[in-house]
Amino acid sequence: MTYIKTLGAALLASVAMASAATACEITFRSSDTHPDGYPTVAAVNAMGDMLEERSDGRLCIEVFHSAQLGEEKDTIEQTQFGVIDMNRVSLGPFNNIIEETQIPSLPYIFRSTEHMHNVMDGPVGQQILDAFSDHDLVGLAFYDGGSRSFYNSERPITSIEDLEGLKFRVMQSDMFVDMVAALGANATPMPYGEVYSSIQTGVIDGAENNWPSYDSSGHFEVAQYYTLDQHLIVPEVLVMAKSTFDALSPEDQELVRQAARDSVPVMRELWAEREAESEARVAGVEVISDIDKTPFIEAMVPVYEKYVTSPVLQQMVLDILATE
Ligand code: GTR
Repeated sequence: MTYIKTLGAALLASVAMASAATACEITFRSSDTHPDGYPTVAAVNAMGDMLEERSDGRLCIEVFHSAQLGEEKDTIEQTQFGVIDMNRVSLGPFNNIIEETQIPSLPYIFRSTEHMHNVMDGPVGQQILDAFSDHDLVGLAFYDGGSRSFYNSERPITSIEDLEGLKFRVMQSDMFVDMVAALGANATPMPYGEVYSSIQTGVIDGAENNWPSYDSSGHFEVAQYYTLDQHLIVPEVLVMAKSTFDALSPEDQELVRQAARDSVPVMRELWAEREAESEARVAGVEVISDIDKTPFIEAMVPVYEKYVTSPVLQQMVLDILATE
C-alpha cells in the first residue's frame, strides 16, 4: 500500500511538473549562434521572461543557443520560411538580402557606440526595421555588436601595409569581401562555426570580430595578434518570422514588440560588462592599439561608392552623419 501511495505521489508530481512546463500556449523558437550566457542569448531570455509574465504565462520563448539550429545564413532563410520563429543575428548576413542593412554595416560609418545607439534608436533605425517586412520578417530590435577588429596568426598588424596578402574570414556579405580587398588583403566568406578550425589548419590567417566573440569562440587561442583598427560597428538584430507574427492577435503582437524593445537596455548593460571581461580574459594575446586609422578610413571610399548607390541609401548615410 505504502508502495502504491509513493508511486501515486511521484506520478502526481510528474504530472504537475509536466503541466507547469506546458503552461505556455505558444513557445517561440529563437536561434542564436552564441553560447548560453552570452549577452545576446541572455537578452532574448530576458525578453522571454517579460513576455511570459505580461501574457500571464501564455507566450514563451525558447532560445536555441550555440548554433543548435544552424549557422546564421541558413537560420535566416529558415526564419523567412517560418520554420524558426525568432532569430538574433548580426546585420552582416542580411546585407546581400536587404540593402538597407548595408548602411549601418559600412566600415567606419559610426563614430562611436553612442553614435550607433543614437542612429539605431532613431528614424534610420526604424527605416531599417521596417525594411524587413518586405522579406517575410518582422524587425523587432537592435542589439550591440561592439566594434570589430582584425586578428591573425601571422604577424602584428601595425599599419595598412601589414595586411597585404593575408587571408581573412568575413561574414557572408559581399560588402565585407570588398572591404578587405580595399585594404589589400584577401577575404573568404564563411560561417562563424568554421573559423576556429580554418585558422588552426591554415586555410585562413585570421578573421575580425569584437572582444566577446574573439574570446567566447576561442579564436584568440589560434590567432594571437589583435589590432584595434575598429573598422566596423555592426549592430545586431532580433527578427521574427512574419508568418509567426501575423498569426498573433494585435494585442499579442504589441506584447512581443514591447518585450523586444525592453530587452535592449538589458542587452546594452550586459554587453558593456562582457566587453570589459573578455578584453581582460584574452590578456595573453598581443594587442596592437596604437594604430593610425586614417589610411584605413580613406581606403573605404571605393566600398562606399560601390554600395551606397540609390538616393534612398545616400540619404541614409547623410542622416547618419548628421546624427549626434
Ligand atoms: C558576432 C556576432 C554573431 C556573428 C559573428 C560572426 O560578433 O554576434 O552574430 O555574426 O560575429 O562573425 O559570424
